[in-house]
Amino acid sequence: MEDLAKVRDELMAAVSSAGDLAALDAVRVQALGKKGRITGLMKGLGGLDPDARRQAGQALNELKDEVAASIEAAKTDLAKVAMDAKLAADRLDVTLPVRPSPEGRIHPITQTMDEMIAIFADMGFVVAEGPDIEDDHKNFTALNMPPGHPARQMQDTFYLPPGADGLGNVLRTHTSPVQVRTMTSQAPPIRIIAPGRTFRSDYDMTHTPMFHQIEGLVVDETTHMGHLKGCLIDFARAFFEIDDLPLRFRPSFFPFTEPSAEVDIGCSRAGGELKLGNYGDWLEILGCGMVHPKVLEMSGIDSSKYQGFAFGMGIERPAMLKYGIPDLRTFFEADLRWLKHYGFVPLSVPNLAQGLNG
Ligand code: 2NM
Repeated sequence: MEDLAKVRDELMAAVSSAGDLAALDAVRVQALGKKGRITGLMKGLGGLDPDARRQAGQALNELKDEVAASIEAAKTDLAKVAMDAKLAADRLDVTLPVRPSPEGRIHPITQTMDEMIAIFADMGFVVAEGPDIEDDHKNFTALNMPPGHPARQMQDTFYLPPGADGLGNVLRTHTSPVQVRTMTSQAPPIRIIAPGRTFRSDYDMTHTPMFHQIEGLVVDETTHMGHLKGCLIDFARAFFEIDDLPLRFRPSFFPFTEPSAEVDIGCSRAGGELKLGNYGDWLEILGCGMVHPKVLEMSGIDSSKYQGFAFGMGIERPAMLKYGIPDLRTFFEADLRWLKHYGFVPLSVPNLAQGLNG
């Protein structure tokens, strides 16, 4: 019989030098496996006489238990070391931003539109959309501008070839056809805003052939001019962030509303510098009115039961006023340096709770 003290020392040394769980398991197999060293010694017991067998058997059992216990202890230690290493390597700092500084910017038109939408959404308006190409009927006739109506000539329309239905097509000159779509497809009450691109063949210091509008429409049984005024006063004060901004409703004319008004906000032009607020001077920003009964009827709404108000405004001019952008045409030059200067970081989304600009 081998010297058990020597076997013990060798096995213990092997256990403590095992550097990872795989090496330790190899040691376990070498010592306690079917062909392992201790197992081999156990098999040899059969050749001893009973007294020596009992003694050697007891010693071998003790050795086996001791080695097994030390393997278990080493296994616990190595598992902990392995877990610590994995945790250290897998570490993810969730406080780090995805990129140190986002490079992209939100275009001021998009930002302004999102701010306007946030304000109207808070009042209960729902966003409605439609295509850039509309037929002649939805862009003009359904808005009380039949063929030959003088207002058609004033719009510098981009005409397109007729579609398969034979109807004349245009690039929409305003977003009003979206309201027509809504009135023909939904029953009142209606409370929508229609933001989007519009097109007119005009290009100079103050006009671009593509520009943006937001229009609103409310139709129900009791809506009146007082609601229209309150809605637009609240809107303008929220958008320009001036609590006492005065609004002036001037009688005007649109084919699709009766009565109609244009809305001015208070300003000052002293020293050649435009400043918004209660300073006695006026700046026009939008048009509005009570929807013409004919417009309601043409879209299938009973004008003896329903009435409503509508308004429309451009996006570019309010954006220039609010953000100090001096030149309209720069909006559409796609100049990255301009966008870096006037653009908005994408992580601050306009909402009324945190202020329109986060
Ligand atoms: C404006 C001014 C006044 C308007 C009217 C309608 C519709 F479809 F309901 F009749 N949509 N938008 C409207 C009214 C637009 O823009 C200066």
